[in-house]
Amino acid sequence: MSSLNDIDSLGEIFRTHQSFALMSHMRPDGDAIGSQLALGHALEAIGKTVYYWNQDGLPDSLKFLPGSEKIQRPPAEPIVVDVAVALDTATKVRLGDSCVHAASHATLWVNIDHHLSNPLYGDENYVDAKSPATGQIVFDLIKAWGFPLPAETRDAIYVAVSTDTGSFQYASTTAHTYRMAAELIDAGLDVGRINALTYDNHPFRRISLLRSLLNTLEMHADHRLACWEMTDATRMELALQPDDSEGLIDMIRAIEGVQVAAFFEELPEGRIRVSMRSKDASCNVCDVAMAFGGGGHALAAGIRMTGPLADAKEKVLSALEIALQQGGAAWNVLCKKLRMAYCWSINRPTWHRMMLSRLRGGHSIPKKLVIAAR
Ligand SMILES: [Mn+2]
Repeated sequence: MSSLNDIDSLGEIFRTHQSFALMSHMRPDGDAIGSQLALGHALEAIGKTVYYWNQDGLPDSLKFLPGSEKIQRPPAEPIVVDVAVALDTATKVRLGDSCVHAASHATLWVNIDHHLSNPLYGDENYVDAKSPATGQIVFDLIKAWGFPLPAETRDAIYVAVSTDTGSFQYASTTAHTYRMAAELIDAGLDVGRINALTYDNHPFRRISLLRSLLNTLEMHADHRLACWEMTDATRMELALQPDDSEGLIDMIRAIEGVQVAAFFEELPEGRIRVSMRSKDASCNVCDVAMAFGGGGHALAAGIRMTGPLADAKEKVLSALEIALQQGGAAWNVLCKKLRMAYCWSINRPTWHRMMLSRLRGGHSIPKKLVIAAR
């Protein structure tokens, strides 16, 4: 959905309804919270009733955003609203059960996002995978609809896009992104102040975490793959908050010669969260993530999988090694069936060794393995 007609009809939905529940994904980042605040304050400025819900609430690191105190955990019982809006959320599950329940009386679900893997779960979907941030989509929509741009919206859009583009550095950043930033500055954004609040204001425990992560740093695939890990024990010992690790992966992605960085994190319930970043399109980490039930973007993707940590690491690292073969071509030429066979083989050492050696040698995978994996 991306034509002018679609933008107009989506605008009609926001004009003709009165109450909105704006939601974003669990463990929200700057783009998730920023998109909620940006759209919500524009809607409030035209007299709408807006609820701002996130299952995990507002991270401390984003409390400086004006109006952010409105971000609440969802109420236990559903609230009657006209429209539920999911922002920056690749799947409905990522909103969390309590958000989905609280918004279950909504008559219409709108899905606004920029994740390539988004399955279009809304009644109305506006998904633009080319946009570097959901915040930029919100900016474009607000402008196209002629909605006001209050200070809360202006600042939230800037932080949403800045944090999702690594401070306007990633390849997804376009001339349009910089023009948008210029328009926000023209509209009164205090660029020095907002960047200082976003990037020069970290709690000390984040640096303690960085020290701990550096002690686990590993290099693989001829130094083209860097990874580090965080155990649940470290999380408790350092009294970490979920957003303390936000963006740290960029430090190892930035190493000379590194193509892909991976961050393995043991979650309290024993599951493993994997974040992956690729330097360029020659290695698509979203493809690898999807093979393990995850998703995201070509250059930034994630997985939640079963542990223990060592197993998850071994599985994902060997898949990434394959993905890095021949400039990223190896994984891409694996068709869906072969990728499934690959994942199936991971828990079967003999099959897996055979598969890895065939792939590393540039050979095709034996048919009997694909058949066995069914
Ligand atoms: Mn985003």
